[in-house]
Amino acid sequence: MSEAGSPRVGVVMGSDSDWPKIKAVAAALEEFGVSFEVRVMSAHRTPEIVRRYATMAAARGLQVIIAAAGGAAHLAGVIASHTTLPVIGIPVPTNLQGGMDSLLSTVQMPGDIPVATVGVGMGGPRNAGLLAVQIMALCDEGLQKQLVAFRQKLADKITAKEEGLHARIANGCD
Ligand code: RP5
Repeated sequence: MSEAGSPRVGVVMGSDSDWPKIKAVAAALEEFGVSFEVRVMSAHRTPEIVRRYATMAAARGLQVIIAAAGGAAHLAGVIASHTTLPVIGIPVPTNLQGGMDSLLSTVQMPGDIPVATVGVGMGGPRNAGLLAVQIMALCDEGLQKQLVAFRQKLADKITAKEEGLHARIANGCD
């Protein structure tokens, strides 16, 4: 169990240059009032820090780790190898076909050590935050209720969009 106020989610990235591309993860966690910490560490530049962080994560009360990296993106996989906590990988967009290198090196984990990988770019970072919330909601009724309300709001928005489109078509505006 996390102590009140201590982080429940670790958001880790290989470089500070990743942050602008992934910060939607923080917004998603904040939306649900989930406490998190943000750390920069690299599987190849600071391997010992990564090992210590992942090894201690569960004992520190973290429940999910979200790891973002670009290029030969092994950060999520290395973290997953040192902990049994669920690890969500965010492949960071790069100049190589929009981040195909990051995507494949994060998602293509060989069997036995899973990394739940979200999409590269687009909604990927936001989905990483939401997936972390969904995992924690398994044992947190408050989060579960928030998720149900969140999904209802999404559905209401789409219904409103449909009604708006029908009205525009009927008025000959579209
Ligand atoms: C990866 O190398 C990082 O995750 C980042 O996406 C990429 C480039 O890092 P910098 O050269 O900007 O520090 O390890």
